[in-house]
Amino acid sequence: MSEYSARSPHRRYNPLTGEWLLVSPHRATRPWLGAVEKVPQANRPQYDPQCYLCPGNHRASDTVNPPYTGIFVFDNDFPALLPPVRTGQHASKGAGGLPLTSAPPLHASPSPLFRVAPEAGVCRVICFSPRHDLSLAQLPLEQIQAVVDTWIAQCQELGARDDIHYVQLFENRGEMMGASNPHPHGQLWANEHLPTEPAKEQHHQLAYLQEHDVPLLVNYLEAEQHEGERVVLQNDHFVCLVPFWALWPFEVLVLPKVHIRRIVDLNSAQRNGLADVLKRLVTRYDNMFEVPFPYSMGVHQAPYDGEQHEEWQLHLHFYPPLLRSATVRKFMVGYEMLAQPQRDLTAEQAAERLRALSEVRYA
Ligand code: H2U
Ligand code: ZN
Repeated sequence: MSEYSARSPHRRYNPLTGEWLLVSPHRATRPWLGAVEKVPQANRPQYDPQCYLCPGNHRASDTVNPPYTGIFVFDNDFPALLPPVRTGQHASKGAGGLPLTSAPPLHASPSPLFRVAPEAGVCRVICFSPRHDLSLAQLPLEQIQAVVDTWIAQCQELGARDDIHYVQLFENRGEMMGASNPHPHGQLWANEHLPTEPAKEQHHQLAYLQEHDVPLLVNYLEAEQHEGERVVLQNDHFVCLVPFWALWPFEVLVLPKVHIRRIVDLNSAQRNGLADVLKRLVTRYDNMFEVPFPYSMGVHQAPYDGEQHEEWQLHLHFYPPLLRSATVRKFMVGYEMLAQPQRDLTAEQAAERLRALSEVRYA
């Protein structure tokens, strides 16, 4: 970054989405009167009889979780997507007349202004551990490796289905991000049509590949390694960096060091390399304000649609909302909802803060 743009308002371009954001570094010096207190930590038990994810407990559907000891995957009892109706079959109904399968939309209008299309799919919940009190950062490395292996097994299974073309793996962590339960867990939603965010990224990655003959994120990582100032941590296989175009204060992009289109293409050393950077990154996050750092994270990868997708580079996004303390978050409101996203802290400053943190968790 030149001295000028490091201190003056400027725009930065996100080549993955084609969107611009406003950076206002001069505002970071303005007086802050808000709270900076630490939040008292509730001590969670290893097992919570009220938790619907703990082993042996009842879920909403009246199902009982098995006494699992490792990873536990189940079909979401309140899925956003339903299985497709097979040809010759009618949409089936469950208790109370609620649908069990996805039917074609009833309201089809000839107007192009009222477009509607059917969507079917699968939603699953993935418990990362039987322990109610641990988070991704606190799990032993072997358990995080098991999470990565489970993600891969799920993508292999679902990606092989004709009616599924995309698998979105993600984790919402913390009440601030809408997570319903502190028990360590993530989700997957898999469906036929490419969702909006990966579709934007696909569009821009494809255009870049056609112009430069190298995948966008492969070139990008090379340039970031050269500049160095936004890199947070790395191992032999993966790099965690604050992207040049980061929106969220401590946003991180996790990139493989070689070209890999889908998570299922990782070899065993790369899988363990991914588990290693995940543990180290989330530990640094937790050390930032000495609280379990809330975030939404997820894997972006090439669709499972039978095409090559040379343009795609596998990556993970971490979008954490916290800004100044355990309670002061960044809001995407006002100008950001109506005009464009904006940040004060630069990506370079955020990377410096993250680099300074320990990889040994505060407690
Ligand atoms: P979140 O914490 O990220 O919301 O994920 C929890 C998911 O668990 C949520 O999607 C599901 C919710 O639908 N769930 C069940 O499948 N069964 C239950 O008994 C409660 C919650
Ligand atoms: Zn639990």
